[in-house]
Amino acid sequence: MSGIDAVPTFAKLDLPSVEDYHKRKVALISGITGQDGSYLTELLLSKGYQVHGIIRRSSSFNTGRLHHLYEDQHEKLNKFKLHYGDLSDSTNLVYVIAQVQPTEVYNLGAQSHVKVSFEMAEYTGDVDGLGTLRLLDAIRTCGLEKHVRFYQASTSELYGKVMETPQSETTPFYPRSPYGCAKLYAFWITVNYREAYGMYACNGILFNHESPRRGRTFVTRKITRAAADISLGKQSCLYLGNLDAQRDWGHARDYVEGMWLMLQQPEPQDFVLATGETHPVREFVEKSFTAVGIQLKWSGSGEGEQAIDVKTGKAVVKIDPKYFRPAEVELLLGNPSKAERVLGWKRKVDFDSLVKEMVKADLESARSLVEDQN
Ligand code: NDP
Ligand code: GDR
Repeated sequence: MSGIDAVPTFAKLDLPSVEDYHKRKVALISGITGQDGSYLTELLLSKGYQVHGIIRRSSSFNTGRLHHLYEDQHEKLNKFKLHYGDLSDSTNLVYVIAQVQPTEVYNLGAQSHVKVSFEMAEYTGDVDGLGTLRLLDAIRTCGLEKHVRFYQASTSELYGKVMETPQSETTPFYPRSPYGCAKLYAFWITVNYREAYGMYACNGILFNHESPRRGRTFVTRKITRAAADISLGKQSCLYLGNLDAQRDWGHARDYVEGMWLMLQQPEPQDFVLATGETHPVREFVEKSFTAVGIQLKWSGSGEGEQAIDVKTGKAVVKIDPKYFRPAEVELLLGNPSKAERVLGWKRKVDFDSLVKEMVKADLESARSLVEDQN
């Protein structure tokens, strides 16, 4: 017995034949409630997939980014289903895989905040590192390792300390945080299961990607929200950490397309997705404030640096050292040429358009809140 036949435990779940199995397009997404999970769900539903997602039980509402899809799909042929689960719970992962019988698994679930990983290092290692192993092993336990295509959300944080610029699939890794170290384990266990068990398993090494759905404590969204709120008089000052860090920022919608493309190739491989441009945090601040009509003037240096609103003379951006990291990744700049050549992938949204889209969305939501309060 091999493959699907080798799972007598799940025979009662009415598994299709191997041929039927592959006629279906069934995706399982961990981290479906996050920024990328919501864009990927939209993409896969538009391609006719049945989409299943793993969500964590929470005492507060955590499916806000999926709400529009859930509403759309509720009446339709059971195309979209959420399952309670957690990457720290192996039994649950086996059960979900056995129930869903996916053809593609996207492992996007993670404690994804780099600064928080210094405060929750063990948890981050457990979920981001071992969680990937648990999901891969759940696929094997169900006898599906030759039938499921697996995507691992790897990251430019693997490069950490600059060893080479721009960074490509062949650049050596040097992670600089517990998050980066956990993702390093996840990267290599994905490669290992591909080599050891012949799994179709890929790492997407994705550089920073943002959108109006970005978590509010990541620097881009923190800036665009503050610019919007300050321009409406709802906030007086934005406090940030390292303004000199440089990032290669793209749009999340472009990047989930690349994830899907990685799982449609004849052979599994690892790919960098990036824009090939890098910008300092300071520039993201300037462009966001310009987009809301505030011109900034910088003064001071180090922890004393600040920016004033030229019109009012008030300080609207200041440094708070609590946002500095114990070890920083100073410069990320990716080389996406392999993805462009092999996958035919190319980012569509450039830096200026990204900033404008995020600021516009935050202005609209801030204005509607103001209206609600009146
Ligand atoms: P988010 O932080 O927006 O989403 C993370 C998701 O993981 C959420 O759905 C979260 O659930 C879920 N999650 C957290 N802990 C667990 C757990 N213990 N078990 C199961 N699920 C869990 O991240 P993004 O969407 O931005 O990123 C997606 C993935 O890509 C992450 O793995 C991230 O590390 C990686 N990545 C992101 C990049 C980026 O620039 N955005 C770049 C490179 C890699 P909940 O909503 O309940 O918190
Ligand atoms: P990053 O994203 O660490 O690159 O990880 P983040 O937006 O948190 O930081 C980017 C850079 O901005 C500097 N910075 C600040 N960061 C935050 N969050 N808050 C601040 O106030 C602030 N001030 C300055 C940071 O020091 C850093 O240099 C993101 C996550 O999505 C990861 O999951 C993903 O793997 C990587 O991108 C690629």
